[in-house]
Amino acid sequence: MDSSLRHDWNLAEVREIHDQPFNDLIFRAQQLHRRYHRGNAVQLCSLLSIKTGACSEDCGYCSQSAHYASGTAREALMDVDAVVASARAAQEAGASRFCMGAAWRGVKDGEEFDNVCEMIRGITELGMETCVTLGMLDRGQAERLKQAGLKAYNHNIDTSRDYYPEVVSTHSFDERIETLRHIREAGITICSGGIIGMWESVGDRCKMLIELANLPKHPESVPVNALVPIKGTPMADLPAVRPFELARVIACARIMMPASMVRLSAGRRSLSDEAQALCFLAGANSIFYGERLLTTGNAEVDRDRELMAELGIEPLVPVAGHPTPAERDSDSKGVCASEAATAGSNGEGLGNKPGQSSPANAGTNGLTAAEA
Ligand code: SAM
Ligand code: DTB
Ligand code: SF4
Repeated sequence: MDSSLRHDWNLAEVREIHDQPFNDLIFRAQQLHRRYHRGNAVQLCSLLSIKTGACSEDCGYCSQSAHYASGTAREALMDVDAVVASARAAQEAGASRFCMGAAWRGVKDGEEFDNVCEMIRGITELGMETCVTLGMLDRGQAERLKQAGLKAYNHNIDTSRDYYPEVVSTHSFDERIETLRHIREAGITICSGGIIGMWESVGDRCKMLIELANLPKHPESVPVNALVPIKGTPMADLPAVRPFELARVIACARIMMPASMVRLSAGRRSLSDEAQALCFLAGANSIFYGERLLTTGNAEVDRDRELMAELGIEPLVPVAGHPTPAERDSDSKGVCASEAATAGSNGEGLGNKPGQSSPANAGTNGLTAAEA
């Protein structure tokens, strides 16, 4: 493991980082970003709700909770073939990672879980990274997902331990942490982050990041969602998050977990192009790409393409045979699409140090310094 990554953050210092003058914060975050990642590459993840609505849990932000009259239509688990076809379409549109969400309290063994494993197998065969978010799971279930080829499991802690009971009453913060442990022990990479704009304090935001950064190993992906207010939920009328607040949280995540992918997640549709550019400058290097999130709309694909072209941002793609950066030095960087082409032909062009494997000849498939 990279010994330069810290796991002993305390509230006073994180608060100081968060509250420093904005330009200083962004500058520091950008410096660290470039030490661990390419400056102009963003991972494109596509998202699909494979089972929608009628969830037993009462998460106060969620359109899929059975506790609120959000109007979200209930949909049974999708067919395996339809999901794989959707992944193929996302891949053709440029996405390299496919994330599937199910509105479940947790995984239950049986036919539906078997089908989810089948979806993972089918999408992995396409050469895409897979991620699922299915609620709580035990160690054995995590192992089955790993065997099916799952790359990442998304399980957000969403806010601080203190504020969590204000947001959800049907499961506990500790249960979220326990599931993260099962994922880690099964050798699946962790995607865990939270939501900004649920009326939490700045202290709660810092404490949430501390929970993530002080895990035994940093989550490989940290999604930062801005609340998408959903009619019928207790959070329907909360004011929109200011982009500067979002950028501050992203910058703190980048500074505290420098090797991780930080995903500018839900809420992007409401951000101006300039606000999104600011979030990239603050250290975001992953987005949800595609017309829809789970039950709400995402930023439009054409608009994203224009924005990326205008900013000179390339999609970050996984390259088969590229060593995971954690197996290399801590200054390892991800691979851009144009470099992937070069790497595929002669293994050069990635700035590997002498003695390091090139993507063309190494044994594993890696993306970023945190993907272990
Ligand atoms: N049921 C599973 C669970 O709770 O982990 C998976 C699905 S759940 C919808 C995944 C994550 O989406 C939540 O933890 C939350 O961070 C995010 N999310 C859901 N609704 C949101 C909203 N309205 N605004 C922003 N983020 C949201
Ligand atoms: C995450 O952190 N955000 C995504 C994904 N992980 C599953 C979900 C966002 C949901 C936004 C509201 C909706 O579309 O229902
Ligand atoms: Fe259910 Fe997940 Fe929504 Fe909570 S966030 S209500 S567990 S789908």
